[in-house]
Amino acid sequence: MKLCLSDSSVRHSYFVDGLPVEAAMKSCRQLISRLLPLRKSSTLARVNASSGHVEVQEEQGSPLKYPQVWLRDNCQCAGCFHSATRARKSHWERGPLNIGVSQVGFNQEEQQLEVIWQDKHRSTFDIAWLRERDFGEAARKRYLQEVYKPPAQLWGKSDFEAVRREFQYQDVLQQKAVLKDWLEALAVQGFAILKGAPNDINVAKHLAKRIGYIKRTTYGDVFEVKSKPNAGNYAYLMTPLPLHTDMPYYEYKAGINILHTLVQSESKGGANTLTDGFYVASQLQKQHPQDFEVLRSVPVNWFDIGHDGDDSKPFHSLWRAPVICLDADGGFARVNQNTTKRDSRFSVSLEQAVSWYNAYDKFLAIAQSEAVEFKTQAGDVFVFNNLRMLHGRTAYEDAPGNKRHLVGAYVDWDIIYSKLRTLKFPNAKD
Ligand code: OGA
Ligand code: NM2
Ligand code: ZN
Ligand code: ZN
Repeated sequence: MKLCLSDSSVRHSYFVDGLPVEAAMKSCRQLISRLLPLRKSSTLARVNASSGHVEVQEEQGSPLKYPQVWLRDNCQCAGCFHSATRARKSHWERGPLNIGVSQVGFNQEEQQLEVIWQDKHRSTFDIAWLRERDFGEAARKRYLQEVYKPPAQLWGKSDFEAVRREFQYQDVLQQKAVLKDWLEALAVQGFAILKGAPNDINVAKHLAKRIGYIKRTTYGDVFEVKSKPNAGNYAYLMTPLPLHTDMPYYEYKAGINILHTLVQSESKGGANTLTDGFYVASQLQKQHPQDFEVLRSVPVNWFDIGHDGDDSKPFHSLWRAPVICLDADGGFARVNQNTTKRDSRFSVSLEQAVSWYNAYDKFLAIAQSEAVEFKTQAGDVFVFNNLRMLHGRTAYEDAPGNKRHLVGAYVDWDIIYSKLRTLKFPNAKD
């Protein structure tokens, strides 16, 4: 019996007579159907005459529906599917589109949909597996929100206190449940603050490793944010940093930014500024739809030229992308903004350039009016979604005996979401 990412797999840890609850329920059902051989079928399978879709009607709820081609494509038999690697074996022999269903039935005892195909091939599908893959809107939505990605909760300045999450550094390192909550906060609220980290330059690295793998960039494994002589990056000065995302000049831009404060400035400044770029984009879309469209479509040249990192190799990074990038569903995927990293080369038409400046001006006005400010203390780790949040810093002054010092590291979202899913669904099989 396979367990999958259905509600039942979340309850996998409950056992009845030594059997996982789903398996125990299955043997109960088998027993009942043996004891009551005349009992009427409770689940029905049929091919819908008008749509051609295969429908499985359980005792309750609306029918589960599947295209015939999808069922054939996803046949789970050993000839079609290699279960150990969860892989379809097909080389696409042009079969699935051309072979229709000849007969369908529901096996009550096995709780399986049985399909006999026109070429006599046979497939069986467990009901739990089918429910998990129901094409109905509610099931698709549940999968996307619970398994794929928790939906982002966009926030403006007035929501800041309500969305602000804090965790203890040691708890994140030692407790899986806290690690999960922290990663979920990064996905949903877009940022979180860890408290109580030791005065150790490896904190950011440890956190990246706790998630999975650090993202190595042209700035090294980790980078030190402090005022440096011969600074090669604007962040390594004491100047204010305008609201920005790091690395818009990368196609594979860093997913999250982990900024550990080792020494905070005793001067008035050195505070963080933060605004939710997805919220800003959504406000722009509402208030100025045409400007939104411009920022969504006009590619900007982002650049980074210099040398840095452990080995001080020279780099010449370029990436052209709009300020607002959408995903295939039309949702917000990534915001690019960094005034210090925007190239003076702008490879678009004169007309596009002029309308872009007008739209950008509106975007930044909203970003600035929705920005919050707070000042981390030594031992705080400020972590945020670098695809979504705009962050900045107020100007500060180092003094003898007080040199502001942060250590930063990056991790990609592929690694973070994967870790989050393994924490939420430790027994996922397929
Ligand atoms: C950076 C940065 C924030 C800070 O280095 O890119 O945003 O507080 N630093 O210095
Ligand atoms: N640092 C901190 O995008 C940027 O260049 C912002 C990145 C230098 C790694 C700063
Ligand atoms: Zn098969
Ligand atoms: Zn930054």
